[in-house]
Amino acid sequence: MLFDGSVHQLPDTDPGETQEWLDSLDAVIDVHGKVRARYLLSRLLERARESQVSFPATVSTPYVNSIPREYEPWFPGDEHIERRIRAYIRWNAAAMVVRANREADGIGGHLSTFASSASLYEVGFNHFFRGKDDGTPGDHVYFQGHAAPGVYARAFLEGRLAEDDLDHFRREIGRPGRGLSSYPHPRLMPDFWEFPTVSMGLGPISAIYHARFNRYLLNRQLDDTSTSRVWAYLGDGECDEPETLGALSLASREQLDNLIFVVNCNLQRLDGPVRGNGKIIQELEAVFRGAGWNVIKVIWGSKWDELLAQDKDGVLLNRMNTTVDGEFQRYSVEDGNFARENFFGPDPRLRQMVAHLSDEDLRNLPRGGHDYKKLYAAYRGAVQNLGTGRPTAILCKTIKGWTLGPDIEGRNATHQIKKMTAVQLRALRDRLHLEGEIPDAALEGEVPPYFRPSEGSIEYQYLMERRRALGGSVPKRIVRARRPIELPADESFAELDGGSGGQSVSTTMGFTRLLRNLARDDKFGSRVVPIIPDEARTFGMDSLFRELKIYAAQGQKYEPVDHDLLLSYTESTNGQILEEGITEAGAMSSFIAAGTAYSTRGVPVVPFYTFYSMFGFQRVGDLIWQAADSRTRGFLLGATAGRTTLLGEGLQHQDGHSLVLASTVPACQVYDPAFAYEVAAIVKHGLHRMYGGIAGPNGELDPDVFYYLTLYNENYPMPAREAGVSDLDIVQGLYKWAEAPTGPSHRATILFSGSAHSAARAAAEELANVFDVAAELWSATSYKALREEALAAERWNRLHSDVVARTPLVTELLGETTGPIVAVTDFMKIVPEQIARFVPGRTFIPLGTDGMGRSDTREALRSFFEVDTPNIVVAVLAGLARDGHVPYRVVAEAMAKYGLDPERSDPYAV
Ligand SMILES: Cc1ncc(C[n+]2csc(CCOP(=O)(O)OP(=O)(O)O)c2C)c(N)n1
Ligand SMILES: [Mg+2]
Repeated sequence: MLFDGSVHQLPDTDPGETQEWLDSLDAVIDVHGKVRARYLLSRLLERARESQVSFPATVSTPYVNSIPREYEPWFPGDEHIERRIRAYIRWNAAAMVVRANREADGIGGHLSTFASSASLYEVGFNHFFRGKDDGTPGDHVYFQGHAAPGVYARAFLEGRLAEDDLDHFRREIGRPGRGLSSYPHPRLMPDFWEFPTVSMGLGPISAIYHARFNRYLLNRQLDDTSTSRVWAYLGDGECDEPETLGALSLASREQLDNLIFVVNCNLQRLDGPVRGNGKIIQELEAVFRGAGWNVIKVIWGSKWDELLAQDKDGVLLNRMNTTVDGEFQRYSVEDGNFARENFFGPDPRLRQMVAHLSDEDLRNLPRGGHDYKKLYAAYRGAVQNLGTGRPTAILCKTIKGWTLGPDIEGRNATHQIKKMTAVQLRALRDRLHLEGEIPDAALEGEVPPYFRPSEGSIEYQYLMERRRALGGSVPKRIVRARRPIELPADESFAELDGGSGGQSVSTTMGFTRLLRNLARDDKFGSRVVPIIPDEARTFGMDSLFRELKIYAAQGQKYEPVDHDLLLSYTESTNGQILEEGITEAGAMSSFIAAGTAYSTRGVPVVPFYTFYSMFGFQRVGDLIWQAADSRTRGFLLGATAGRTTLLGEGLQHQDGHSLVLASTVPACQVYDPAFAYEVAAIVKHGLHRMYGGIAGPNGELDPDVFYYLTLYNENYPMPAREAGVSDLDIVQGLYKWAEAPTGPSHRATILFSGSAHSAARAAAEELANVFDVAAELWSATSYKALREEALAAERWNRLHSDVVARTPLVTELLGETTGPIVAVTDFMKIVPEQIARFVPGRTFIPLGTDGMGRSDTREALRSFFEVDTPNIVVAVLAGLARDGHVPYRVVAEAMAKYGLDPERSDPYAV
């Protein structure tokens, strides 16, 4: 009501009183000026807020610390010892990167990110981050990826890593399982890192949904998460990623006061300033505040406090407010006199204010992010914020490359500098006051030495005591079943084996039935986490709303419009469904949070994330890759799959390539089931692989996998599972679905997957009835699984050429068949082509839907993309003709029969 004239729409109940207030303001402006007027207004607003007079939050505050000096808490640490510890860590982090690049030129690593954020982390390590050694899951800390050297350096001080470990930074291959990965990667260092963060933006959005998922676990009484905080460290440049800021409002809407963002505002990204012409901290403050966050700015170090206290005319504040980041960066590289002349100098009052300070003093006026007391105050404020319902963003102003010396600090090229000369190293040593620990002689060698204080030293004792008090070392990834999971009873799956009894249903409906069965399971049921991004009705999953209820932290404050319907939109504090709204990135983040709870919390739950398949891998592919890195376990369900099965929707909806994209992710088990019983078998096997200790279909031992299943929306009678078909047959990727009819003279093999089965089955009938061809039908549930097994066999053979060769499974299976092989899919031809190489000597014809999608009926689309019954028949006949079994005339006759024009344009080119 304050802004944009909207106040004029309200009645003025006492115009005289209003006028008096306005006149007073005018008088203040006239007599004392605008600065004073602004001050008074701010005090009024503050008082109003204290008196619960609500008005819209202002989104920006002056360019000063949010916590004034007089509100700063007492700092409980030992300043001196902590400074020593920080110096050791700074040194070792730099030494590690420098040594790595001496050893292997170009191996990379980053010096300046951690140099800017050392205090940001150390205050956390010494006073806030909770570990897991006391049996609790502790805090969840998302480290900024490029700051990894500092985290390794601390682990070295704590005795968790040895010198030899540090010397394998970015040299993972030479020392299997014991190298230090470039960045946080649980896939590569499963006992150390928990959260992969280096793809910019993914850490922040994951952290938000993680904090929300902790609330879900609490509200559903699956785990007491009330003492765990989620800390996310991110860069200011990283805030340009849409994922970083895109979910901020969810955090405040869900009242995630268990979440703390620490933004390292060193004003620089990789190439140069983040906002040379503006102020990133002010911009971020407005964004976070506007989204309802509690914002704590840590801009100036303690030495500025006395200057601000003298700023009666507001000139210093004005200078702070109007200096752009490009200039601040300049001040960070110039000497003190430059600041005296350019920052303070132009205004005589400012010049006077710092007249008593030497150039050296001016140069050392620190930024808030390098001042541990200011940081401590901010962190404490954030931690004490619990109960307010507001997430906290701490915006810390730092200098990129801080302490690394004039050639590196604040330079535009600083991000990419990985080497230091002997002179630079010596200057760093001096700057960190490590002359005693690292004498000149130690710097004479080829490589800078590491320094670790002895176990008897006061620094080591202090550091270890702090971590002990806080529950042990961080980061640490542990898999322990605090609340073990019990797998569902077989009946949940068995129901789908019986088929649909002639009723036409889709695999999506079959899956929904399965999901309901699983959720109803006595023991397992509560561990099912259905995730949907505003598409449940499209998938026919709205039937679950009432039964499982939609999770809503605040319950349901209204009577839904459809309250009288059986399937009403039911929200509840202990609802089971995560109905995410239209955010595939958010839903993926929930998927990761849920699918890693077995390790982050020791409470396994199983996410089933169902989405529009077109908006999966292509939309959030990077998050899916992150899920694999995070060792996420769960199920991705790509519904409305298939370029011709999803009719009408056209080019931006019809997915004919997610299976191709999925095939690039090693941990992803990819399936394209045709029938409901296949879906059931795959999910069952997957659950047992993740939590039941069974291996993958080819003996793979890794339980940290997730599944991608396509689901179609085409209805057809679901066949029952044949008695001889085992779960293993289905999950290994290919099994014979129907024998060839006896009688016809010629033989062929048709492979189908997903919804392509109906055209394939009709073609087999037509071939037998009209063309004297007996085709057997195989269901190809996973070309990816077949290919991986075949590649493994091929590799083994290459490396063991002296012994009897292994035969790939697919070669063996299809070796039983005869005639040309036609593989039909509703996806691109490259999907079945994954196995083409492994059926040597056979004519292999893939039929698929390469090309841009378009709107029409299924029949028209399948004819257009040449995957319908006539095209399969013709392909089989063409294969037989090529193999010399039937004359070409037969192919031509078939084409004429179906009206297939050989000169029709290629759907790929249209
Ligand atoms: C998605 C993505 N794009 C690009 C990069 C490459 N990259 C790595 S660090 C970096 C700059 C980071 O700047 P900032 O977030 O400000 O972090 P700082 O090092 O300054 O703390 C870039 C562009 C990346 N890691 N991820
Ligand atoms: Mg930066």
